[in-house]
Amino acid sequence: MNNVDARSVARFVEDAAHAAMPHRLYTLIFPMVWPKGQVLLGMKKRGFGQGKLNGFGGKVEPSESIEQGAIRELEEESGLHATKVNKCGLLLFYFEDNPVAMEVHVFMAHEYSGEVTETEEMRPEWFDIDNMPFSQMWADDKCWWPLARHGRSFVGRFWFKSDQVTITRQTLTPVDSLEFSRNARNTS
Ligand code: 8OG
Repeated sequence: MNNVDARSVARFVEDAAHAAMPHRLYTLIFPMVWPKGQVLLGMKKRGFGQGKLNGFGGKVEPSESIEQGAIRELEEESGLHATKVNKCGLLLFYFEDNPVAMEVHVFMAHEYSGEVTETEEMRPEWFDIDNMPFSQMWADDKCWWPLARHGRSFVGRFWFKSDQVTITRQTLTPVDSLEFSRNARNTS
């Protein structure tokens, strides 16, 4: 896989096939502890992805930036307030029975305050970054986590069957930068 520059990343989200589809913006954020090498995951207790371990996140509100949305969701779902976040990935998900694509912006939180707290939506637990519970996570996570874990940025697309488990097609590319301007907002 070759590295691609930020303009290629911009084209990636604005290409014809993706632009032709309605899509929604989401965030996904992983609090990290260095140098211990731990990451906070939450067991999703309800709704989409129920029963899976995941980072924290959800839909971006029209009134906020994507980064603000990531920080808000982390606080709502884990009790942690992130003071420094780094965007590390951009993932597009397509489900065969859903005409709306999901555009998920992935962040790492390296600095935060507050106490880890179980919430109505998530039961948080720390994991070793080199021993991730992939069998309890979304099927795509084992593909891109090794890049995220090594501080690499990436863009990826995953096409899922309606069982939300089977991946029928995928692309994943490490990139040098995710710093590109984006004007599109949620369309659904
Ligand atoms: O608001 P709600 O909890 O439904 O938002 C969905 C969350 O799940 C959001 O943080 C994005 C995240 N998410 C997906 N698909 C995948 C996936 O395949 N892997 C991971 N790790 N997270 C995902 O929607």
